[in-house]
Amino acid sequence: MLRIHGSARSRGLRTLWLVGELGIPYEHDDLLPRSPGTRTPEYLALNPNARVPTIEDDGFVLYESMAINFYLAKKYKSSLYPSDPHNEALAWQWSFWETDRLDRQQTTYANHTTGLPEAQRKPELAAAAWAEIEPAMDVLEGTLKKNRWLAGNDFSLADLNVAAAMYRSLTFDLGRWPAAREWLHRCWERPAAKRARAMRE
Ligand SMILES: N[C@@H](CCC(=O)N[C@@H](CS)C(=O)NCC(=O)O)C(=O)O
Repeated sequence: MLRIHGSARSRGLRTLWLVGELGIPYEHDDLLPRSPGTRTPEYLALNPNARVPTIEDDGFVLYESMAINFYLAKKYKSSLYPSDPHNEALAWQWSFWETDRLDRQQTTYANHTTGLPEAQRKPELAAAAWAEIEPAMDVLEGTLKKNRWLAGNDFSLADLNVAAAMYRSLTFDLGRWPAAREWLHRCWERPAAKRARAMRE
């Protein structure tokens, strides 16, 4: 049985969206980031980074949300896993790209504009994060102006991984990037996305 450690209020959201798409059974350990449960010897033996998500799949342990999603989509022969090598590579590209160019930047921006109590917000950190988000969004917009999806002709793991990771951006003003904004909302309209989101909000 697949066991997912990690709350929907974490990067575990990506994996919860994916397992909803796959329609597979799983147990959910609703572990919040930085909670005491992430510091136990048992959990640290699974993920010495003390972070979520982590999965256990019949004894196989894996952390890093993007890697988890590639593993599960491939293992369950999901149509979301691109069969064409070029589209497969594009799914890797976009997932690594998101991790590098947008992941932490969005969290920092969200925390320091709305997420943290006002006294703890640092406008300079929000501004620095936004300065990295802007060129990344230009890149995404450039692709999505030409292509409806990130890897091939249909919604795929590339779209899921990037859109799921862009959960925070749903509340940002993305007016300057209309194609990316429309794509993001289109991805989040999927029933499995809505179910994962409902676990969080
Ligand atoms: N690159 C990792 C990042 C995991 C990560 O940083 N998770 C956050 C929650 S979204 C966490 O557990 N943070 C705990 C901490 O910062 O101590 C992934 O995508 O799985």
